[in-house]
Amino acid sequence: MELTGVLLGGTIEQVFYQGSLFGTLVPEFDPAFLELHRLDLDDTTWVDLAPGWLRGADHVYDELVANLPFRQRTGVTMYDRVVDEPRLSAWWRAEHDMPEPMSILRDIRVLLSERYREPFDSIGFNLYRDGNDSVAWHGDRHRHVVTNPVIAIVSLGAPRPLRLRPRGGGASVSWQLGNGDLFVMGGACQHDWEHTVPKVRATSGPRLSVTFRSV
Ligand SMILES: O=C(O)CCC(=O)C(=O)O
Repeated sequence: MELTGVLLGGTIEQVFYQGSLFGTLVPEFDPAFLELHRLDLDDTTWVDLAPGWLRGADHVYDELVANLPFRQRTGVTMYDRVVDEPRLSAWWRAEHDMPEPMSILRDIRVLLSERYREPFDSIGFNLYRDGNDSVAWHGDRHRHVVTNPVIAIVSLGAPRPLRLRPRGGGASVSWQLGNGDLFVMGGACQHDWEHTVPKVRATSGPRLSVTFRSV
């Protein structure tokens, strides 16, 4: 891993990891998580947010959207109806012995695995083409096989709200996830809370979420 420092006023203010690309849109992320803040939602559930954690996110978005084999999942239950999922998805699994679609995703996966002590071995890519695409309230299903799974999301493209509410209802908490933001759900979040990316009325450009899980 190559570390680059930005020297401001004689001190290194931020240290960013720099990927292997050249030019103005070099993707780089902050391995020190300097801007990360944790919010405890209750005694056992937390979320981490690091705004703008991945710089050059446009480049990562463009490359992934151009090259991943996205498909639409069919026969998904949403709001008690069986529908075609209103978003496109693609997956990468460590078990398939293929490299990650971009080398910076391997570096991010390794770093997040170390930080959260989770062997993230799966990356899910969700493409919300516009404000009509969404995912309904849910907790990740692998909570049934893993206790307190951690899910890390890097948001790329247009800003979209992500909401959390206590399972079974209650006041929701909302974040507007922007280009390059890192959002991590942990503790009992998948057991005791549900999350959604709702449809938005205002014109929204496409958004890609890159989700790291250990399955
Ligand atoms: O797109 C997101 O940020 C959330 C994705 C999600 O909740 C899921 O795929 O289960």
